[in-house]
Amino acid sequence: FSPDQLRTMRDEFQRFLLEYQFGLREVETKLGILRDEFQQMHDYNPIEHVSSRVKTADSLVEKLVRKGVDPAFDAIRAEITDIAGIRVTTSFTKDAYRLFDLLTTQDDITVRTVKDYIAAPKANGYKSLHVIVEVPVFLSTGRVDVAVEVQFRTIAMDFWASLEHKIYYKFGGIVPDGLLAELKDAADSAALLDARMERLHGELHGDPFLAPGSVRPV
Ligand code: 0O2
Repeated sequence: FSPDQLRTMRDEFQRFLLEYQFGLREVETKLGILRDEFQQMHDYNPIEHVSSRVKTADSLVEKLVRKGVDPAFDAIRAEITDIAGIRVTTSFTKDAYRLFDLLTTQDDITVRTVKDYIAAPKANGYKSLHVIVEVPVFLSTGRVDVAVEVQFRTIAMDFWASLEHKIYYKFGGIVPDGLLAELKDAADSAALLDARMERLHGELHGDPFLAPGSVRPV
């Protein structure tokens, strides 16, 4: 490649990733609006925190090789759906589902896939509600629909997942059986804690999302 060709490739790749930055910004704005509106209307904040990242070039290349994806932008767009990722941590499981509903029913959002690992946890105990959405981004060159993976989970699920992730990488993916059993046990304890905290919170405050007599969030 000539230096000019290399510069062009670099610029195209940067622009490709930039679209995902913009997609993240759009979804983060939506979540921020929901959070601020709930705080104002119900004096309650369903979101503990939100974190986001665009996949690094290294991690993207590793995934392309692992999945045998053609290294062309259109193929990557179609097959790698977690280049932009957002994690929404809530206090309670109910809030994870409510935020999911409130985001995915917005009429500029298209849902590509949903994986509900809260209703059906993975064998290792992992719980989280995953959705791939497409959000429109308006550039000087026109509209692009950008895929963003959003993961909703409680603080307890998040605590468990961060530790499990560290252990998984420490053992290069081959975690000793004893540790796997302990992790599964810890996931069960986290689920019990979630249920107990949600019940206590309900006893104290009722359901802060609902107006008296209503069955849906107002
Ligand atoms: P990272 O570093 O968080 O981005 P995919 O490979 O994404 O096409 P997959 O794996 O079937 O398809 O998607 P899934 O099940 O929705 O999982 C995607 C992401 O969920 C993972 O991204 C993790 O962030 C998280 N996740 C899924 N399973 C587990 C688990 O058992 N433990 C933990 N700690 N996290 C999990 P990445 O790309 O693997 O990692």
